[in-house]
Amino acid sequence: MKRLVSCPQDCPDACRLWVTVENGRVVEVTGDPDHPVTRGFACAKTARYPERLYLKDRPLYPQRRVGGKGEGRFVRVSWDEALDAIAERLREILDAHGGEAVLRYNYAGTMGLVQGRRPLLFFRAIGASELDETICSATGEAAWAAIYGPDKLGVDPEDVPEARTIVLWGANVLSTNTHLVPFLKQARVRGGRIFAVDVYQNRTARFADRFLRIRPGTDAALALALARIFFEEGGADLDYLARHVAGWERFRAAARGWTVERAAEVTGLDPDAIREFAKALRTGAPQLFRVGYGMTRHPGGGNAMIAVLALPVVLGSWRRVGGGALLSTSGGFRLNKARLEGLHFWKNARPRGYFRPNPNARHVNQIQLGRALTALRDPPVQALFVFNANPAATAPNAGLVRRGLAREDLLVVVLENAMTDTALYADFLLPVTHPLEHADLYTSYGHYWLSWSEPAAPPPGEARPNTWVFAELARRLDLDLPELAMDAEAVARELLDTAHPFLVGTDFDRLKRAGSLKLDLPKPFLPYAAGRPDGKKLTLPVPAVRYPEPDPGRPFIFLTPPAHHFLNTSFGGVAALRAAEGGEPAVLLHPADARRLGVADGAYVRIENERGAIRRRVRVSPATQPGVVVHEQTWRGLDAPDGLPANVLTPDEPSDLGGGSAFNGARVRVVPD
Ligand SMILES: Nc1nc2c(c(=O)[nH]1)N[C@H]1C(S)=C(S)[C@@H](COP(=O)(O)OP(=O)(O)OC[C@H]3O[C@@H](n4cnc5c(=O)[nH]c(N)nc54)[C@H](O)[C@@H]3O)O[C@H]1N2
Ligand SMILES: Nc1nc2c(c(=O)[nH]1)N[C@H]1C(S)=C(S)[C@@H](COP(=O)(O)OP(=O)(O)OC[C@H]3O[C@@H](n4cnc5c(=O)[nH]c(N)nc54)[C@H](O)[C@@H]3O)O[C@H]1N2
Ligand SMILES: [Mo]
Repeated sequence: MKRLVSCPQDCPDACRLWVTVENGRVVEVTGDPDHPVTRGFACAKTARYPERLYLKDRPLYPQRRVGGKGEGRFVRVSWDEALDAIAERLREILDAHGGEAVLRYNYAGTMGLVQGRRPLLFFRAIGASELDETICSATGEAAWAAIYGPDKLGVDPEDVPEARTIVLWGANVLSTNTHLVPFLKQARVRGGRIFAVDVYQNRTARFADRFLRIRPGTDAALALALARIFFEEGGADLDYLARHVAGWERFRAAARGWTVERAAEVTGLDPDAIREFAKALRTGAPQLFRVGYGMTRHPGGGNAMIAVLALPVVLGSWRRVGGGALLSTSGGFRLNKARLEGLHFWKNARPRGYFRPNPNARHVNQIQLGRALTALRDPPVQALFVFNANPAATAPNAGLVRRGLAREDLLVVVLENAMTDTALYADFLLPVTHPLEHADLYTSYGHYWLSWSEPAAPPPGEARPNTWVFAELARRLDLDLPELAMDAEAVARELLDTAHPFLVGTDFDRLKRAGSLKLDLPKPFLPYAAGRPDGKKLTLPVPAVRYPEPDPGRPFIFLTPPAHHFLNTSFGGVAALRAAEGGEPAVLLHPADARRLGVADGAYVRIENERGAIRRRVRVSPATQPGVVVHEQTWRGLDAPDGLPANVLTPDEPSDLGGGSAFNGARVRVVPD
C-alpha cells in the first residue's frame, strides 16, 4: 500500500512524501513527483524513515524511572499507572506552589499544528510558566520585523528561477533546504550567478559560483560596505527608497563610514572580492538574498541580519519577480489560531478547580532552561514536561540543563518516539506516535504550500499522540477541556476557518482531497514592491555593528551549524546517517591552527571554556578558517566519545535582538588530548 504524507520535520522544505507500507510498517519513502517543490526526491534523512520509525530503543510502552536521574533505567508500567502518578504529583505541586511551578519545554520535533501546538492549551489552562520559544528563529524574526513589519513574507521559491544574482548568505541550503536547489539550478541555466557568504566552505559554498569566506559575526560590516557602494557608485533605487522606505537617509549616512578597505579589515575578505560582489549585485537585477539563521546566532546577530536584509531594500530588488529576500515564508499562512493554543483562556475565563489561566504567568526563555531549572525561585520549577524536543542535547549551556534535569525533586515527563539524551533523565518516559502515524495539518517556512497528512502506518506498541496524553492528564485534574478531545480534522477545520485572502479558496474538504494546496497569493507575488503589505512604509534602522573581539583566554570561535545528514537530533538514532557523518562527531580545524597546536588529522582534542569541556576527533581542513573550530550539529550526546553534546560549550546569553540563541558566539580553547 502507498500513502502520500507530509514530512513533519523542522525544515523549510515541508515535503510531500510517498510512503510504502507493508504489514503495517513503513518500508520505503520517496518524494512526490507532482509536488512543485518536492519534485520527486526525498532527502538523505527522510529516505531513512523505515529505520528511524522502528529503532530498537524506541519507547513503545510507558516507563517509570528506577535508576538514578540520567541513567536511563526504567520499568514498564501501564498508561493508567503512569498518568495517575503524574496527575497526583501535579495536583500536589499545583496545590503547594501554583501553576508557575510547572514548565513545558517544546519545540518543532513535529511541524504539525495539532501535535506541535495543541498541547500548549493544557499548560495555559493550569497557568503554567510560559516558555518563550526563541531557540531558532527569534533573532531573525526580530530583525525581519524591524524592516519589513510583522508579516514574514519571503520571495516565493518558485519565482527563484527569475533571479539573476543570488546570494546564499549564512544559509547552507544544499544541506538544510535541498529542495531549493533545483530552482537555483534553473536560475543558473538562465544566466543567474550564485554567491555564497559563509564562515566555512560547506556544500553550498562549493556549489556557488563565488564563495566569500567571512569572519564569524562580521556580516554587518560587509553589508554596510556594499550599501555604501550602491549609494555612491549606483545601484541604489532612490525612487523606491523615497516612496516606500522610512529612515533610509540615516542608513545611508551610517554606511558612509564603511569603506571597502575597512570592511575588508573586519571581515577578512579580499577588497577586490568585495568590489566584484558589489558590482555583480548592482548590475544584476533581480537580486535574491536567501538568508539563513546562522549569522543571527551571534551576540550581534540581530543587527547583522538587519544590515543584510537592508540590501534588497536599497537595491529596490523587491520590485521584480524573483528579487528580494527569503528568510521565511511562514507569514503567508494566516490560519485562525485564536483557539489553537489556549491563548483565548486569557481573555475572560473564570477560574475553577485547577483551571487557572494566568496571562501574567512568568516567562522562561527557552535558551535558559538550565538557569530556569537551577536558579528560579518563588516558585521553583517542580514539574517539567518535554515534548517535540531534546534540550539535553540541543539547548545551549547543555551541562547546566543536565544539572537541572538531574534534580531529585523535579518531576520530569518526556513524551518521545525515539531515545534521546533528555529521555534518559525522565521520571516518566511516555511513548508517543511518530507524525507518520497520526494526522496533522502542516504549513511551511520555505514555500507557500499548505498540506494535510493522514497516518501512513499504525503506531507500534502503546504509542499515543501528544494530544491524547494531555487530554488524559486534563481529565485526571478534572479540567473540562473539550478542545483536547477534538480530532485532528476538527482542529484543522477550525484553523482553516478564516477570511484571509490567501486562504479564501482553501476549505478543509478541498485540502483533504488535494493533500496539498498553494496559498492564493496575488500574481505576481511582490509583497514589498510598494512598502509593507499593510500599506505602511518599510523602515531602514541603523544597524549596530558589533563583531567578535580577540579573546586570548579563549582564542577560538566555536561554530556549530547543521550537519547534512541530521535534522537537529531527530535522526540521531539512525546508524547509517551517523556513518554518513563520519561515525562520530568531529571538528574541523584549519591547517595553520593544527600546526601551531601540534595536532594531527584524526587526533583527539579537548575543547573547553568556562562552561565545560568535550573531547572530539579533529579533521584538519582548509574548509574552515584560522581561529574557527567547526562542529557540525546536532549529534546526540549519546553518540559522542565522551557522552557529551557540543552544546555544553555554547552560551545561554541571548543575542542582541528577540531573546534568541547565540550558539555561534561560543569562545573556546583547544588543547591536544
Ligand atoms: N540537513 C539538515 N537540514 C536542516 C537542519 C539540520 O539540522 N540538518 N536543521 C533545520 C533547522 S531547525 C533550521 S533552523 C534550518 C537552519 O538552516 P540554515 O539557515 O542553513 O542553518 P544555520 O544554522 O542558520 O547556518 C547556516 C550557515 O550559517 C553559517 N554561519 C554561521 N555564522 C555565520 C556568520 O557569522 N556569518 C555568515 N555569513 N554565516 C555564518 C554557518 O556556517 C552555516 O553554514 O535548517 C533546517 N534544515
Ligand atoms: N549548537 C547548536 N545547537 C543548536 C542549533 C545549532 O545550530 N547549533 N540549532 C538549533 C535549532 S535551529 C533548533 S530548531 C533546535 C532544535 O532542537 P530540538 O527541538 O530539541 O530538535 P530535535 O533534537 O530534533 O528534537 C525533536 C524531538 O522531537 C521528537 N518528536 C518528533 N515527533 C514528535 C511527536 O509527535 N511528539 C513528541 N512528543 N515528540 C516528537 C523527536 O523524536 C526528537 O527527539 O536546536 C538548536 N540547537
Ligand atoms: Mo531551527
